Amino acid sequence: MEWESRYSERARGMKASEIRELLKLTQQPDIISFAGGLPSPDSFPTVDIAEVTTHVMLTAAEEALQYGTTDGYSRLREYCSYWSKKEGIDSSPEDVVITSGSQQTLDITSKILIDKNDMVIVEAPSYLGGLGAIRAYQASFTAVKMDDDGMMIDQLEETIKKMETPPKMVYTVPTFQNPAGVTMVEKRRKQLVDLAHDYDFVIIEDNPYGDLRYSGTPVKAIKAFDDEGRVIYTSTFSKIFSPGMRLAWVIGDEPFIRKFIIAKQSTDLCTNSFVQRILYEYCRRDLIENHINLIREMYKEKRDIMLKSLEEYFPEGCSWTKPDGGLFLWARVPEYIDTKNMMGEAIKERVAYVQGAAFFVNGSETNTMRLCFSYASNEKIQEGIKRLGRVIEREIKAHKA
Ligand code: PMP
Ligand code: G9A
Repeated sequence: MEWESRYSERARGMKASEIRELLKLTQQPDIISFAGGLPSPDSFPTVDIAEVTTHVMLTAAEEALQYGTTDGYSRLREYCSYWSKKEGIDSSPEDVVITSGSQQTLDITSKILIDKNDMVIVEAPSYLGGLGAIRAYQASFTAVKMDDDGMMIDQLEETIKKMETPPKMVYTVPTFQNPAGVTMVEKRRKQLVDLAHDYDFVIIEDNPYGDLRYSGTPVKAIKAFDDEGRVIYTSTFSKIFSPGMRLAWVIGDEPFIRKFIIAKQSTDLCTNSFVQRILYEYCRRDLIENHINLIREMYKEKRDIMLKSLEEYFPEGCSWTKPDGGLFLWARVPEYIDTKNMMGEAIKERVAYVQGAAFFVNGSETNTMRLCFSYASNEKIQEGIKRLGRVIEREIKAHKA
């Protein structure tokens, strides 16, 4: 069969995700992977999950094994509305839909908001999976730079002023950003909401990492400053509990949520009823809070080990961000090194990262890389950074020779 000519125009524009491709490679046991943003395998509360699952089977098997409503298990919606209050978000359970991962939130949101060539502004760099979801609906992208305080809102305004029509939406990961690890300061969050009002665009706030703070002062969600309903907020249980369970939630304005549910009906009918009940029971027993405290400690230690190892093993001419939370930091090597080309050498040393250019809509900044510190064991973090340091040193020497 010849398939290429049969694909829709939309499908022809789709690109494979570097993270997904790397996942196949980094699942090889002898590779130390700083590539995928995976929780530590040691973090999963397996005994508690087994117990809660048995409880669900013994008490609510008929509902758990049945189709559920498209908006999600009502008690879990209530819980997510309550959970989001600590981010400063005032919502009711009716404003919440449980999704099969925030990746699904991004896909369905793009499906219902984006027409071909609509302008979407993203961060430079930005979450690869977010770009993929939005690109699938044939949006055009413009990227705005970030500094240590998150997206540069003055540059965003300059960019918008130069546009013929304002953007349809701005997509941001404002807290412990994937991939850069930086957090947008409160002042900029307010400015972004004001700008959205002035230029009448929608903001997608993607917040998987807000609960994973290890240092610094908490900052409220962008949605907390939104009194018009123009911020669509999504968060997930993937990083604070289990990505395999595929459970997340979206909070939005009432008409948006109504449309979202209709679009979700034709996507998957409903999110997995069984795991929604397991998760709810886990949360009802207050186990989730203890679990998050535990992984915060675990990841803080891993972050610190990675930072210390970078100091020790990365050669001069390299720099990196020092995130207060999340799973990633962003490293720069000398400009003449292309981290995409260097990956082959790294793999020979049995260590992996994601090349930074993958996170840019225009593929720039070829001397950057994303390093995830949550997945590898403490010993392997140190060893992996040592190996990577060696690879970079060899590149520098080869350049100077
Ligand atoms: N958004 C961001 C910023 C992410 O880093 C990820 C992956 N961790 C997702 C969305 C997708 O997460 P989920 O597992 O909930 O689909
Ligand atoms: O690595 C990330 O950014 C999160 C995970 C994404 C994936 O597994 O595709």
